[in-house]
Amino acid sequence: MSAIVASPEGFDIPPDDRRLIRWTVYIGYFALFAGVAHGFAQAMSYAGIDILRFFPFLQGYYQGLTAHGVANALFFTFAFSNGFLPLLTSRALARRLHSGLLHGTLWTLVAANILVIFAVTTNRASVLYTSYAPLQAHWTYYLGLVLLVVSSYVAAAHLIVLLVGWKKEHRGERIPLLAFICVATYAMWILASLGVAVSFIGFLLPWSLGILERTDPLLNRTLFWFTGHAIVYVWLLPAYISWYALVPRQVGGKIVSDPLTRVVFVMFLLLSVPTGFHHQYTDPGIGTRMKAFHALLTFGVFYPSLATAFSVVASLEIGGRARGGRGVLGWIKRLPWGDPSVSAQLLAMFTFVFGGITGLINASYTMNQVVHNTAWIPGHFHMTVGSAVALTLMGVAYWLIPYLTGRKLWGRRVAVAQAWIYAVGVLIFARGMISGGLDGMPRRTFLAAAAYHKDSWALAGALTGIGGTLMTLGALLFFVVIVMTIWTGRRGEGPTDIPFAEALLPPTTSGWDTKLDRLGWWFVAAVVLVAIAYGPFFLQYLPPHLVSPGYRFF
Ligand code: HAS
Ligand code: CU
Repeated sequence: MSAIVASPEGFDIPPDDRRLIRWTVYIGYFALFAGVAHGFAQAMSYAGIDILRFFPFLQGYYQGLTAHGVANALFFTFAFSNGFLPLLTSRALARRLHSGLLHGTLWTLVAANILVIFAVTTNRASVLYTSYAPLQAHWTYYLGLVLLVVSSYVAAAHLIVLLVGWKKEHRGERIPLLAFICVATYAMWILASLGVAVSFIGFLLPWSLGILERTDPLLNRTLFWFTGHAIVYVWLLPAYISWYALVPRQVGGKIVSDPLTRVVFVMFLLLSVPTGFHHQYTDPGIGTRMKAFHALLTFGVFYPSLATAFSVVASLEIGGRARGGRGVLGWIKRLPWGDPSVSAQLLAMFTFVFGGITGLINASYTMNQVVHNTAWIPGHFHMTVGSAVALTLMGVAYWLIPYLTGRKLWGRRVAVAQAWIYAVGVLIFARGMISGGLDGMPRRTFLAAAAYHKDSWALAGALTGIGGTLMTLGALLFFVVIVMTIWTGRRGEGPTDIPFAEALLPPTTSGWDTKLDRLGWWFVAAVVLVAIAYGPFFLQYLPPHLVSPGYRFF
């Protein structure tokens, strides 16, 4: 188990393990593919064009929107991370992966897919990815999502097994940074997932099976958002891991500061969960003070992303200057834009600046009244999960798939073009969405068939449609590159290692920053903070108000 697997020749993992990781991430990219097709239809609807009827098996708008959200936001992100993070941790700690755990992650993921695909394609679960009660889906949908979470727990257990094994042999040593940030990410997720675990296993699943006759919509919503804000960081942090630890190496730079990077991830562990009420500012039944407290903590969790913006840009600057860049901005031009893995991720970072700004506006309690439930919100989240994350994971694929298959990347130039097309597309799309949202254009509405319309939505809708078309084209080109790489890429010419960057300011062995490695303590501190932020609500609200039967409008 402890054999050193990283050597100057590269990082070699047994072919079976490689295959298991490959299929885990393939499922993720397949989900991306399935999801973007529906995304295209959604964008066209805003432009007033109905193409839904050309989709086989599709019986309605909400079925397509559910497929889009569930496939892209839930399956793509988790399948990717469940394969990627164990691989990175194994590399960082130079420890062999555990085949049993890789099998466990993959097969629970496969089972989750089968159940959810069945439920969604047969129109038994058109409840959208937020799964709000009293809309009721078929039990296979809830069970499938529970299995998706189980798959992520197996992956989390894998990280812990690797770390504990490493610690036994390296007493008193600092945890290598790359492993630390991977473990911190999934530690946060374990805490965050408690909300949906209770909601799905305790209420929605038994309710869909008829064991519980009625459920409590507000409690289920609250439990969903207990998990739901933190979940966006479970999507984001694998991208941050790449931006912090891998991209600097790809551009010839360095991580600016090892301790700062750890502080950022510890802050996400502490502050991701106790912010969920910022999705429920307009919900009745939750006290104003509780909402205001969550608003405050949301501004707290904004900080680690701000720190990331400065430190990731600084690490890029080191790379750009080392490559001969001069002047205030000259280094940007010298970054290796011809490397599709780099250009996709740089463009992903750029879109995230606007994702962050719109997020702050959402979080501002009173401003939220203007944008809540409007098209502004999908404008916001396509510049976060829809590009900062999705485009980064496409960029990562450009080295990861060659590494996992041993084949050379096919169509380097096509890959660079796809990143630009996607990024320009998402910016046009989001411009349409956010301006329409400010003008009251609703989200989650089939505008192409709506009986009401406002003339001033025309431009916003058209931009949304044009941007969405470019995004779809960019995504399709991504799949062409990946499929061609897998089928026709030159064998034996893939990268043989997973290179990660060194830190300009390294970790110390006796300074304050050694405390950051006490992930167990930080986890306990996070539990305490969550208890303070959610405790009063649950104390005042419980027991559950089981009042609502299930409704199916599909
Ligand atoms: Fe959000 C709603 C607040 C981040 C996803 N968000 C959503 C929904 C989704 C989502 C899916 O407070 C809709 C949920 C639903 O269906 O109802 N969000 C925030 C805040 C942040 C934030 C404060 N969101 C994200 C991320 C997501 C995501 C990340 C996915 C991955 N969001 C909200 C709120 C709502 C909400 C309310 C509810 C709205 C409502 O009314 O329903 C922050 O974490 C953002 C921090 C980000 C930054 C940006 C840092 C920039 C970096 C890039 C640096 C690179 C540079 C470029 C400068 C501070 C790190 C360099 C390039 C070169 C070329 C050199
Ligand atoms: Cu949120």
